[in-house]
Amino acid sequence: MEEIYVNVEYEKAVHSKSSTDHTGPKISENIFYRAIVLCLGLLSVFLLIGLIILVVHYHYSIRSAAAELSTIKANMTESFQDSEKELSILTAEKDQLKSKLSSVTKEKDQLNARLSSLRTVKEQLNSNLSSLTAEKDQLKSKLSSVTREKDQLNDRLSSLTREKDELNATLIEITKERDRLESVTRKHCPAEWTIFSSSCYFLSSQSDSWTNARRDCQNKGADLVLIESLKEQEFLSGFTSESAWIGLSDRDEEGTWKWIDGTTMTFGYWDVEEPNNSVANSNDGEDCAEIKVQKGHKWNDKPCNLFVRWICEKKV
Ligand code: MAN
Ligand code: CA
Repeated sequence: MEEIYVNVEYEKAVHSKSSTDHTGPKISENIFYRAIVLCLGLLSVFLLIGLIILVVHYHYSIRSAAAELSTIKANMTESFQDSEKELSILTAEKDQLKSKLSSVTKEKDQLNARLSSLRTVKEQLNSNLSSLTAEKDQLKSKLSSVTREKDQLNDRLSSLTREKDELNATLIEITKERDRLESVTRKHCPAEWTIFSSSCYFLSSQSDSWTNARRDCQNKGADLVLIESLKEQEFLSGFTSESAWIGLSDRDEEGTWKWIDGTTMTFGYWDVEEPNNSVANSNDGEDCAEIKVQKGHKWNDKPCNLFVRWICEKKV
């Protein structure tokens, strides 16, 4: 404070000295200072106005920025809410997908297990198939060899059949020749007797009862004929053109037909519905057999006392 007073005193001294010394420059100095002060005052005013304008401008920009910020905030809040909603939807979707994924995984595991069991089955089937194929091939080759064998056997059979037929034909020829030679050389039948095979046959010229007929044959060293084969029957069919007694009867037991040598009848040549033991001509029925020419030389049973021709037979 003391210092300030000192300066003021100094200033007074200076001023008072200069004003007493130079009056003209003093005035112009004064104007100059005033101009400077004026300029400084104007500058200050301009600065103040500029400052005010800046403040106002700043105030308005702050407000618009605040408004913009609140709009942005509202938008962001909205978009945040949307995002939240979306997030919850996505979370739900994610959960569904998770559960789906786990069920699909389970399914996949099951399918994998099924696939591996199917693979095992396929392998078994493949091995079965290959063994069956091998078996089939073996059977095929066996079949073809058996077929070859069969063909060979068939060939052999047909050649043997041919041989047999040839041998049969030869046998027939030889038999015929033998029969012819036998009849010519060794075997002879008495006059009025006919030879067939190894027997001589005689057809009576008269008719009589079966018993008398048999007696006549026995008197000739023979007996009533015994027919033992179709060959013999066929010979007799050609031999007689008259019905004639043969050595067959069921006199011992009705229905049991026996030849006169006591043997049971095996070869038969009965007419249809014969023997019928008819009582049309005799109350005793029919116990003796005849060759009946009217019936194609088939046999018929007849009452033994009726009169018919007869055929005797004796061995050569
Ligand atoms: C008919 C048939 C024969 C029977 C004779 C008797 O021809 O009934 O069965 O033997 O008569 O004469
Ligand atoms: Ca009869």
